[in-house]
Amino acid sequence: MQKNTRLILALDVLDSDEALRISGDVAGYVDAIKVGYPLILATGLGIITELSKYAPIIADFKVADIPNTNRLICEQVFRAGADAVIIQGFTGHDSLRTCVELAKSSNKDVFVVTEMSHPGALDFMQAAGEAIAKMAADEKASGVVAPATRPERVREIRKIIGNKLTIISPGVGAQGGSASDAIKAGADWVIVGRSIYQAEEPAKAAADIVAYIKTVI
Ligand code: O7M
Repeated sequence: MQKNTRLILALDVLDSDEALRISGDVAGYVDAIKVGYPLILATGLGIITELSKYAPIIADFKVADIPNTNRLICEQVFRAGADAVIIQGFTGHDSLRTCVELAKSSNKDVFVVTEMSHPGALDFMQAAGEAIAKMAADEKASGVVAPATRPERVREIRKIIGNKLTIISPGVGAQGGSASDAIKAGADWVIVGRSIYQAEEPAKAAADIVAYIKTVI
């Protein structure tokens, strides 16, 4: 994944025509497109292949299972054409290691969720977030997912993982986070969904975010 605009589109729409239209519109402004359960359950895994002509695809399945099941899931995701997969960190080092080994053998990336961006992440996840970040670094994942809604946590997680891993950061716009604050705190990319795909002009919305990010780098 090339670090260019530093914007990742979260494409949580439910219709394949709409997904393709928005992707075509914003392709020049995003470094990757993240697709997950909403779009894939609605349209099928083949949407990954279709969208991959616009940008690298991150498959957000938040994989959270035993190592063998994790491997079976990641194999399907990579076979469909995804360039990266997102997995949950709380299942531990062996579940993560299986995904990282498979990804490295196919030249793909694994991003590990540390603590999530919504308020409920404070109930259980935040307590484990730093340990998960350390595990992601120890297991040589490509990067971690950290919350733009709490830039101070992005900064903390950056300290733990150093500069070898990247940070992708959701929670900008609809969830109240700021793209520039997340980047200033150490995120490599921000992930933005509704503020782009629900905008009247998704390309303009994406261009505005990219311009805003450029003011702080
Ligand atoms: O900009 P939004 O709020 O419309 O969309 C944010 C996207 O990021 C959406 O696809 C969420 O599922 C995802 N996300 C979070 O919002 N918070 C997290 O902590 C983690 C993710 C995510 O992408 O995890 C990999």
